[in-house]
Amino acid sequence: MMSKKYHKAVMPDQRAVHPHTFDTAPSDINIKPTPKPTQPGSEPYAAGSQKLPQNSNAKLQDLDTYRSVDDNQPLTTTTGVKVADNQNSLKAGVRGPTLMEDFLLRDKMMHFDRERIPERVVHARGAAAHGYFQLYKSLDKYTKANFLNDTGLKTPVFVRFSTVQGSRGSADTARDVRGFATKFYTQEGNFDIVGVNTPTFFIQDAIKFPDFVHAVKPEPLNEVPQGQSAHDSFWDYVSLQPETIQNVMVVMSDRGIPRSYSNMEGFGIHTFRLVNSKNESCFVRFHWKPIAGTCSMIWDEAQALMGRDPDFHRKNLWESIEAGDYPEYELGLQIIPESQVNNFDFDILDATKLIPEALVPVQRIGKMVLNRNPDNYFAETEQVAFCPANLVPGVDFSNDPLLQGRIFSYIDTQMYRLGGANFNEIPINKPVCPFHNQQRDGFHRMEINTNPANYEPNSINNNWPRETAPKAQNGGFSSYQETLDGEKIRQRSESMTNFYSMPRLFWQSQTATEQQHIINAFSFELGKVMRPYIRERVVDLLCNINHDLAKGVATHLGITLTAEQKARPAPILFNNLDSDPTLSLYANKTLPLTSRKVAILVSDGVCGESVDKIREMLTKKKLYSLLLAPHMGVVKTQQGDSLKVDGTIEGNPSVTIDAVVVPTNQNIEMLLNDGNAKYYLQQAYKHLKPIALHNNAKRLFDAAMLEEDKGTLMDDNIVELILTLMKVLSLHRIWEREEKALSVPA
Ligand code: HDE
Repeated sequence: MMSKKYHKAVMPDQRAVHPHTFDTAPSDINIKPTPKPTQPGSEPYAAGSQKLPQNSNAKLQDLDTYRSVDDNQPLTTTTGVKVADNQNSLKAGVRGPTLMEDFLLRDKMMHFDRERIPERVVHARGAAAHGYFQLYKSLDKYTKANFLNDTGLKTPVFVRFSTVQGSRGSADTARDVRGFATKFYTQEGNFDIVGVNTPTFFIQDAIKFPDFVHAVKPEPLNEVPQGQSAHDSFWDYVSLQPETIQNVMVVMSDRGIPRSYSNMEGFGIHTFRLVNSKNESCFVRFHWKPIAGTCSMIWDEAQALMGRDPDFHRKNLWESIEAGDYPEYELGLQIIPESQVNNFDFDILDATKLIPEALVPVQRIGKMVLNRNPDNYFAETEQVAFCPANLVPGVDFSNDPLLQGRIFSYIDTQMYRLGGANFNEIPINKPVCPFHNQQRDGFHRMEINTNPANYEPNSINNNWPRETAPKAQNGGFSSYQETLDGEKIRQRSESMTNFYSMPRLFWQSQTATEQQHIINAFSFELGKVMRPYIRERVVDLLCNINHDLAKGVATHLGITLTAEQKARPAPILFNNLDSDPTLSLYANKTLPLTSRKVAILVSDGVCGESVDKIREMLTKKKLYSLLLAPHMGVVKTQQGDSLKVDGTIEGNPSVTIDAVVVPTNQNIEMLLNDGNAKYYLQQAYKHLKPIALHNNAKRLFDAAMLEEDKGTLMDDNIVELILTLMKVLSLHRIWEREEKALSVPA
């Protein structure tokens, strides 16, 4: 008989690999919170709750009560029994079968077997952050909502960004709409703006949503393609449903491939109502305006990132917050007095139409700052339940038929996805204000309700909890009393039937570069459509919007436009507007340099003094630099010092950074002989990024066989070089290079 000893089978020697493996309640755990912001790519990360506690707020404090910290704790079962052996199941003899009695194995395995919940039917892939919202000025003229009246309040928020089509594990940079959902934990209850980064939506009536989503999701026969709309069923649907074309235009524009979540606008899309304390109402549309400005990727870059760094947006959000570079957005309102609703030649209840800012300016009324990462992806980001029906007194619905359907769908889907009626008791969904009602029981009920009366009215407990009359603030919710008079009818309103003027306005509002990108995107997507008649129908649809657009796409697809198509008249102007510059992402020519990342390519022999200068100048302007070499570890400088490398050139490809610098190097041949280094410059060039070459580094540029332009900077003076680099970087991309870049292989 073998002696009874635990852990006999542990291989390799776990003591050497994990020094604490065999200690119960180890006392010298050395994972400590990072004391101050860490630049992107730096280690270690610390859990959000341990980092920057000064950023806490009422919701985060509420979540503190649920956070569990394992440091210095023994391993236990879910029922709290300390575990002595987590390596071996209980067997009948060392080589015998496992015993049914092994409750430790069962406890662990049964939980594991149930770890997955249904992913969101749309917007499955997402990333989220905590933060706060604060008003600039009181909006009491329009609404009695407390959080929109009191400028002293910092309302906690939780924001989730997402793509729509792909599943939970899909890539971030797909061409797609991005979700932009915000939960405000107000003192009067949770208020959600469940918006997206497109100013319009694909359909007008909720009853069409399941069909639309089926069409855009992967093909039903083989579940291909993942995270992409470039396939037959999507374009078939588009070609048969002209109401989709406006938002399809938006997704085919650069808005479909944002550079980061910090660089995109958000739109509540639907018209809502605001109601003030005198019960007067006006209509409103909600906007988020990013402080970092709007900009996008190059399509080839977005595609390369899907393989090279599929978590690009998620990581960028995380790292910006870790670095203290908080994403910020202003909340904007378009207020439409009820008396002016008929002043437009479109219907404000139509979600496929935006209200041009040229007609109704966006008033910026407050700022949202995202200053803390979640502690646990599943507990927070996955379990958060947004719902456009989460209103507080002072905000109400409009009759937008798309919004009306959403009011139902979100709660319904949460009941399924989160496993029952008590999903609002999950910590991330719980309001920060008190909540009491007669709802009881159901799966996973957390509250221990002590009220002997679980109904209302009751005399057993003095009728508690009681109704609150509507009043200016902290009153009960009462729906706005709108006068309605209509027949019960299934019909689309006449006022929603113009499908082409809005896309015409959108097209005319884009810069020439953006227009070309739209043509390219339609061409790419339709090029993947197998059935020719679908491609032809979409081109025909485009003929209703603009001839240059239709012709550009048709040419790429090898389609000849008919005489009738060429002669088709342009749609009438949208509300007499030729263009609206706010619809272009590049209306503002320069952008703040927030969270821009610069790669510094080095090898042994690099001039260490130049590297120091580059880093000093970039850090001073709050840009991030990454020292990349052909290998990890250190490089020996020309001056004989050792420089710690942040990553390899191969592992941090040019698609993950915004600009590249090559400092002068005694041993430049090392980089000249490195295919990854040459490819680095070629890709950066192709994606219209600035390239700064110091002194003899120009040899690398020549070896990459690229042509000089205003974004390829060469200087022997390192200070001048970096100053120019930052100036060029604020232009985001070298648009003038785009045509030349086509000749560089991807
Ligand atoms: Fe959604 N949508 N949606 N949607 N939507 C969902 O809710 C739905 C629509 C949006 O980060 C689902 O919890 C219907 C417009 C975002 O958790 C589901 C209709 C807009 C998110 C659902 C729409 C959105 C969702 C899936 C047409 C922009 C992600 C899982 C009537 C204004 C929120 C879930 C998050 C999620 C239904 C149209 C934005 C199924 C029926 C328009 C940002 O309930």
